[in-house]
Amino acid sequence: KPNDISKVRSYVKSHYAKANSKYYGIAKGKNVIIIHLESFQQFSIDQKINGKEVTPFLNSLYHGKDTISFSNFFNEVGQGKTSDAENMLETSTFGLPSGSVFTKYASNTFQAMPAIISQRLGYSTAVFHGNVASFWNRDTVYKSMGYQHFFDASFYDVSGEKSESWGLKDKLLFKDSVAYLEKLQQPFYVKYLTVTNHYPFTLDTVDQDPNFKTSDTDDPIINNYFITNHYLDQSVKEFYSYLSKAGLLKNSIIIIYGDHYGISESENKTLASVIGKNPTTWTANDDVQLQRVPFMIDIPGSKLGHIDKTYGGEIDVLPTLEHLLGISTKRYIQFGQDLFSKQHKQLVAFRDQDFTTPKYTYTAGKLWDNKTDKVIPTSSISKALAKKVSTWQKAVNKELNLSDELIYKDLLRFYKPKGFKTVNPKNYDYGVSAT
Ligand code: GP9
Ligand code: MN
Repeated sequence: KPNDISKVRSYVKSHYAKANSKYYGIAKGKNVIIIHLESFQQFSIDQKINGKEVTPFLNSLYHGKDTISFSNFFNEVGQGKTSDAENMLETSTFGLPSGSVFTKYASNTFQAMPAIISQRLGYSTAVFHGNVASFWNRDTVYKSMGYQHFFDASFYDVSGEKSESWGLKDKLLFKDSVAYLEKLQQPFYVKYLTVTNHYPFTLDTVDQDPNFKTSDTDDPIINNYFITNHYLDQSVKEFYSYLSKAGLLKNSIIIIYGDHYGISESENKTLASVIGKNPTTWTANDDVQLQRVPFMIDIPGSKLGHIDKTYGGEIDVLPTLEHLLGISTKRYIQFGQDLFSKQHKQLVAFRDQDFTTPKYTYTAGKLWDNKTDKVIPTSSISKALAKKVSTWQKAVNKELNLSDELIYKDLLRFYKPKGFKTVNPKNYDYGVSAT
């Protein structure tokens, strides 16, 4: 019902975090290139195996002079995995408590970034992905979001050993998509969804780097994970050298993020010893801390590079990016907060209603001290801390519930942001390659 939207609208208004004038609009007019690192977790950054960096190129970006790199950024996906990450980044609304927005609510009214950036700044928009368009119902959802192009598997030669598990191998995706990228009107907003670094992380020997010797744990999934991490790193490196040669780096902003965990909790104890942690004292809080994924904003030539310790998550990316592009966000219904904003609250909501903050984590029904990695016994939780924790839990539950209601009831039908033109999915046909 229309009045349900006003409840959501007033929550989002009260939760609004204003832009930081230091960063507002600094990327306006630049191409936006989003690199979605499949199943890539933060622990691989700066990790060495047998004396060799797993991801030397991503490490160089992470510490680069032009890259703002977040060290306390968390994935917040639920069962929707990649599609939840995409939903959060394109709409700043959460995935669902179960199932996927993309499969269940593909024809909802979205007010997503592809439509916003093309309507307000005239950007062209496209997704490049080596899997079939129907996976995660992407072809339907992208039309609801207003993506102008979707270069899925049908646009590439994915035959034989060119593909691995979920589609065209990443090096080929970056290479073969150039023909389409170069036809896009600039400035463009493009997203590359990689797939090779995906469970069970197998990779043909011919594609492996003989100079990278992976771990020798008794879990082949973990050992393979570092091999496909390394391959993904080489793929991104090759893409960057293309962007540089094509003269695209200097007028682009590159957003790089990991979509969700690759190693599941049941394997974390085996992983622990590889990443320098003690498996015998591994805790549920350690499982949460491993949910960090990279979030890097590379602005070539900006010299703005630094490590940003702000605690945040995928829900926060859209407002952060909109403000960098000089797009005011007050008018939209978006749950995230600009990570550069002084009003940004460092409270990371997970889909299961657990949460983490710089000092405390709530998970497995207990409150954890992040410094000691110990449970804080109820008896030693002060009244003040107990009050804070219950305020945090209420805030997390409220935000998730309102986001769910917005999606379940398709409430954006009843809301018109200033100047926003409703997207008509029928206006898009992905079968036609960019002419
Ligand atoms: C599928 C690829 C992997 O096209 O994006 O999706 P995931 O299994 O990670 O949700
Ligand atoms: Mn994924």
